[in-house]
Amino acid sequence: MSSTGDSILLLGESGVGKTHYGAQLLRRLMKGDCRLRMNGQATNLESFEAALESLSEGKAADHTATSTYVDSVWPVSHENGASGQLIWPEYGGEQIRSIIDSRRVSSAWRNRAQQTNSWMLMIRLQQTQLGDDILSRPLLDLRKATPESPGHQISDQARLIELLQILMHTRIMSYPDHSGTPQLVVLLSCWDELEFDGTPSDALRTRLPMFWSYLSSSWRSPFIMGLSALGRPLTPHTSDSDYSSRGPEHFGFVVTPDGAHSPDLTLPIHLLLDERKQQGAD
Ligand SMILES: Nc1nc2c(ncn2[C@@H]2O[C@H](COP(=O)(O)OP(=O)(O)OP(=O)(O)O)[C@@H](O)[C@H]2O)c(=O)[nH]1
Ligand SMILES: [Mg+2]
Repeated sequence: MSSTGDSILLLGESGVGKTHYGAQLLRRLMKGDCRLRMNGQATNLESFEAALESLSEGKAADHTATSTYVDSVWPVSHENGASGQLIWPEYGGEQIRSIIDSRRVSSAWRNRAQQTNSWMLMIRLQQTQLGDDILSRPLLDLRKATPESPGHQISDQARLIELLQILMHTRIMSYPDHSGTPQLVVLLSCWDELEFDGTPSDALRTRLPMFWSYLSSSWRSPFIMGLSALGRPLTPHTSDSDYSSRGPEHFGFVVTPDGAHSPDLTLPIHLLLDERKQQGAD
């Protein structure tokens, strides 16, 4: 862990669960029974206050305003005694959609992609759709296509590949020798709604096979993990009384690459930062 600050480039479109993960992570860090724990005064927590409050009441939090981008600085220590700062962002996921749709990267996002060596991509599989192919839409159906048919749209898998390729391209501009490939964790969020028994990698390969192939061929050793930050669905207006009486810190889990469940929500960050250290990066 670096004493100057370990930034995580958290990538996720709207609705994947960034805010709920941030709030649950913060609570776990404060509770102090995970691999990483809070070790001092965290700053810039305002963006998570509303989410923390909603979760305490057993309710889901609101969508984050599109233009928001706030970095919270969390002083954390590792169970082995190392300490440092974790810089965790909170932003509206439309910013990611805009990068993919416009294929333009603002200077702020360019700097983040170039300077952050630990990337975490959140994907909510239930929110993704497989595009039609020859099996799901036989050629015969094409004849029936009317001129009013909606225009061609790239599939969710292609969008995710585009996103990583666009950000990697901006990064290569500052590391022309390709030496700066960031460490990547893919977090399959809202795992509780998937009802899938296999490993996260199996889930990704089954649901998004083209994206899975891209990942396996283009990234040296991506970690693929599952995440259920909440542990169960919550709604914004009706309180889950069991949730609020037991406390949100007792809910949520991650699924490790080998398929084991752990309540330690700091595990993906621990893996990400540890792997970079072992590579001797930074
Ligand atoms: N079932 C289930 N639902 C979740 C979980 N985490 C988040 N959600 C739901 O997913 C929805 C989106 O979560 P957010 O954290 O607001 O997503 P976001 O990525 O911050 O979205 P933007 O703020 O729009 O960028 C909310 O309705 C949450 O209730 C989870 O672990 N399980
Ligand atoms: Mg949000």
